[in-house]
Amino acid sequence: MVSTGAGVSSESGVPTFRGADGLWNKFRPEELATFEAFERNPRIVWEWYQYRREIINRIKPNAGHYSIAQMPGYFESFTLVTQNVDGLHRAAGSDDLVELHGNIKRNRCIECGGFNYDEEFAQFPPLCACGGRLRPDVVWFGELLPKGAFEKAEMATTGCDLFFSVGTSGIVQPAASLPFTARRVGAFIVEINIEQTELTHIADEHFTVKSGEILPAILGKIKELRGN
Ligand code: BV8
Ligand code: ZN
Repeated sequence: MVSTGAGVSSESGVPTFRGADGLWNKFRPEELATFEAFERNPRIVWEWYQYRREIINRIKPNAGHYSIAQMPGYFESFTLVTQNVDGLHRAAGSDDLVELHGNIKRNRCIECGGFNYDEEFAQFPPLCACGGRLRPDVVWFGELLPKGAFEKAEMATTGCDLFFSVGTSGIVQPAASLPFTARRVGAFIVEINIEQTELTHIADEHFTVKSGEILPAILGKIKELRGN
């Protein structure tokens, strides 16, 4: 089981949320990442997501994403869950993943629930064919996760015996509860983070190394152990 946060994408140039250049240092989540904020001022919310989309459209996955994309081949069962909405795991070839907080490149209609991947809009908020307002298809604070997403993540966690927590500060719930579930079922927990986090005290191993540097080495070791 691998669970990732913003840190796995920072070597690709995606700003994290809480780091020194983190988004939450410049922008207030309650003003931009809640449905109330969207109701209050849909233009400012859309401008912020368009700003992040432009950053994300210019960047590529890094060695960390590519290593994780190769891991499924070396385990009986393998699950990747991410809090990231940047789509970089998918771009690196991870096709079976759980995007707990949605995908920033998708738009969803708040009336009919329809979605599309349009990037250019004539007006803000952009409208769906049904006349409903489109919003970025991400999970905002106070909103439930996509149907079945957390259940799938929790199911995989209760069945895993090796759990990697990569590049997450372990603050946002319910994603941050997964390592504790892994602890409860006796899984071996490996944390990869350039800092100590809320999770470090339950990890069996903590690597204070950049994920893009250590994940290729870990994959190499796994391949070796699997006799490849
Ligand atoms: C919900 C999408 C049910 C949008 C995001 C009080 C207690 C407990 C919970 C709550 C509470 N009050 C409110 C809640 C619930 C709330 C929550 O958890 N709030 C927190 C702030 C306390 N959660 C919710 O609202 C969730 N929904 O609970 O629904 C419900 C319903 C009604 C009422 C109540 C409950 C929905 C949460 C989802 C929000 N959406 N994103 C968008 O992106 O715009 S969250 C967003 O921020 C990300 O998706 C991610 O989840 C989070 C950022 O965390 P990280 O990814 O960990 O990033 P961070 O920057 O923090 O850390 C990066 C780490 O990487 C650092 O540790 C750094 O050291 C490390 N790093 C950096 N570079 C590297 C590295 N590591 C390795 N290598 C490197 N190179
Ligand atoms: Zn619609």
